[in-house]
Amino acid sequence: SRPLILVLGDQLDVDLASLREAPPEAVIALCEVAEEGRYVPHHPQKIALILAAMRHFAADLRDRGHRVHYSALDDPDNAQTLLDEAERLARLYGCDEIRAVRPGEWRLWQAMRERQGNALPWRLIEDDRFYTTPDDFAAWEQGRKSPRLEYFYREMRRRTGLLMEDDAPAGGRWNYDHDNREPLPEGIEVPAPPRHRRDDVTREVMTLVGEHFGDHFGDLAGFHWPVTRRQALADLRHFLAELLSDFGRYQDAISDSEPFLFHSRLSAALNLGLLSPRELCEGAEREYRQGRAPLNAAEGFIRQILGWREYVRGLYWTRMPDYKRANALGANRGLPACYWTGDTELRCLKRAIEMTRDNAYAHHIQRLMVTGNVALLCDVAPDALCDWYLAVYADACEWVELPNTLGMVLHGDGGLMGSKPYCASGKYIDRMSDHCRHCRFDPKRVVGDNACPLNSLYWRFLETHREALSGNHRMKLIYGSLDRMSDDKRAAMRDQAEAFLAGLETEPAYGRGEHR
Ligand code: FAD
Ligand code: DLZ
Repeated sequence: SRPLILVLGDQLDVDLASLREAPPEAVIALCEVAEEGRYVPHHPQKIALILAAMRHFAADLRDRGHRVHYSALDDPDNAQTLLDEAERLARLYGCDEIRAVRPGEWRLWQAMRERQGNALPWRLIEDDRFYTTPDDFAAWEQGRKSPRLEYFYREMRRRTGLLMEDDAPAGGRWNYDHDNREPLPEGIEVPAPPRHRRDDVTREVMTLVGEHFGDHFGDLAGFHWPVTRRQALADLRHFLAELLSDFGRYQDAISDSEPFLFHSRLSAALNLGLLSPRELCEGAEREYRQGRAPLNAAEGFIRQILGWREYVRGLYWTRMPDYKRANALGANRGLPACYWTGDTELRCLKRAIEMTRDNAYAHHIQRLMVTGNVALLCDVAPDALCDWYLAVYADACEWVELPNTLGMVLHGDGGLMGSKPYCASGKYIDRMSDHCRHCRFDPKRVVGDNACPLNSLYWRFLETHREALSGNHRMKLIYGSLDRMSDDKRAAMRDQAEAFLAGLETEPAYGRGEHR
């Protein structure tokens, strides 16, 4: 038998399960297709990253002696969808089955499963590039009332032995989050990210992407993502040597001028398969053990990967497709138009959108507490916001984007992912960033012309969702404050917020499935 092995753009690992088991006669296919570039309007840097990484990876596989078919976007007979192109190639090469590792999106997984019994059958293989499989997650969840990250993470620490001293966590605590909330000190120097050489392959892809997808939101000019394993390893070394030791304490900080701070920028390389989660976690542990990084930094970093990354993937695969339709707070506003233009007077939002446009990147706190928080406070519908996040970040894959957006940001899953919404007022932004200094609004004022809109929106959000949220014991204190305000004050805040929302230009909210 001769299989066709389809390797997707986010499966670029020579140790991929389907490649490990490949018989010598197998044909390995990598397919650039228009549909994957357009089902949401991906940032041109994201498309260029994936296509350039795919082309380099195909060359690497050929060097290793594999028989590789590479379908380029402009090939005249390209079927332009992943499944149709794979089937076309299987017939072309006389293959009797198509093998694929579990893709990163339920839509493709489902489409492949539907073709399993066809005359040309699809065989699906589990993705073992993670610490856990969806089945492992389901088994961990069994019998638990609420599958909280913290317990999952502890279990993962025990299972892997990462940062463990016998049966106890290193340093005696599982979590050093409370050491990780410092704003940036004035004048701090942030090391610049590595710049990678753009070879002919990368330059050619950038031209192609400019031609085909130049109308999408996002600038291509600032592209400096790693497109090979070698470049990704250079980024990892840079992170471990230059950034990790400050990663923890400035993890929650936001800067008006510095887009990356002490974050690793490794998510895209990790999600594409150029790096493995094990090498990141083990690298961070080594820095701690050898005294080059403090425990709060190494633990904070490892928790993001061993904890959050595995946890959101488990939630995604055990709950799709229903998860995507959840909307616990009934949010129904369209996406504010400024998410595509950056045209807003809210300085924090403007800078997060501009940095996203320039870099196809914003760090976690910008995603959660700026673009996420504004959308939460403005009742933006989950599908509108999810499509934006899926489009604009170089690291965006639905298995990780959806739980973060729908669950963590919008509380759309009713509190499965986060026990309370991450809603915040202007005061939070002022404490954690220097944006407010450059903003026309005053974070200390709630009503009036120069009051920060986030303040009145925050209280309106709490009032609007009182029924869903006030019973939550973690929200008791804040509802106590709201209740102690005079009726007049509450009415003035409400009017202020409603006036802001009435003036907010939004896209029409669309129903799920309309354009997918
Ligand atoms: P660092 O701050 O250096 O963190 C290290 C690594 O931990 C990251 O590379 C990432 O692999 C992992 N990580 C950190 N936080 C999370 C998290 N909450 N969930 C899963 N993994 C995490 N991450 C994606 O990889 N793809 C997405 O599409 C994505 N969408 C997001 C959408 C929203 C609304 C939010 C709030 C978060 C999203 N995240 C997503 C998680 C996180 O923001 C990014 O992983 C991170 O900003 C990537 O930058 P970094 O590599 O510098 O991360
Ligand atoms: C995001 C993306 C893009 C833009 N283009 C391609 C492509 O041409 N070929 C491909 O195999 N993968 C691409 N991808 C990544 C896929 O969308 C991704 O593999 C699925 O969404 C599953 O995560």
